[in-house]
Amino acid sequence: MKLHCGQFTLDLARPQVMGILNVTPDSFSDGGQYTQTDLAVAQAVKLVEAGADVIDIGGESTRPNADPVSLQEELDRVVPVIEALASEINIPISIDTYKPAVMRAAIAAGASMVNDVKALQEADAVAVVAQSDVGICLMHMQGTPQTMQNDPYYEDVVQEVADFLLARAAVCEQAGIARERLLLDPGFGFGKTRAHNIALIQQLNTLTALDYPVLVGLSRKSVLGQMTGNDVDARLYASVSAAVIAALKGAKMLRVHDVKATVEALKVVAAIDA
Ligand code: 9MG
Repeated sequence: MKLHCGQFTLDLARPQVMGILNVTPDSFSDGGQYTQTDLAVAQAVKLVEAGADVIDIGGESTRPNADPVSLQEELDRVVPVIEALASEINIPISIDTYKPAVMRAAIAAGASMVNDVKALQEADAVAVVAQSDVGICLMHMQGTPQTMQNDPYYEDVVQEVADFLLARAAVCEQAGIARERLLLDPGFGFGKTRAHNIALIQQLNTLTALDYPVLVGLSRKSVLGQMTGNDVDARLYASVSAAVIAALKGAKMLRVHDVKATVEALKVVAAIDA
């Protein structure tokens, strides 16, 4: 299986590691550390040296109850970093946004992938991606970051997430976005209780059997805090364990903060699970 992202083609025979670079003052885990362009670029280069296959840059936090950011503020945060980084590294840069205008500017600045927690449901988002050649990660979320943890409810979380993702993939393909450009993501923690998250991990095979590559983002998330009792800055071992379980269940991309530790753990998986 391959993923086409602009000038890059990723071979998904080995699970790929997407390193997270938040250029926000308020992200739940690393917010505020990388707000200056040069610091952000230096951190991205470190993630590449640690073995990242993709760098995901976000300028608006999507943690529960995060304050929305204006379009101009988001553009000002991400575009200079993408422009500077595009000539520094030779792996895909992903833009984490749901705003079509940010997608367009990020692609023009050198992004090869869009990571959209709203699965291209904003007006014009499908068209912006269809007019380009970038990869696109379609993520499931119930509600919005402001409301999503207010009593999320599903009859059958795995089936409803699968149905939603397949419907969004169909919309993309009808708009001319080739299947080889698509990744699906159940959206751990986005409008899900602990039980919903655990059901999705346990039954991840249902999603990985859908004939699209699946991206999993569990790194440092609160469900891992609930399982271990640890605060967000002490969830390394839990995050690596979750990445290994996801890889063994067929995930093709892991979105993580701790790139080096995850890459090493995945090498062990590859050596033993060959
Ligand atoms: C931006 N963001 C935060 N968590 C995420 C997750 O689990 N998946 C994707 N695709 N993006 C995420």
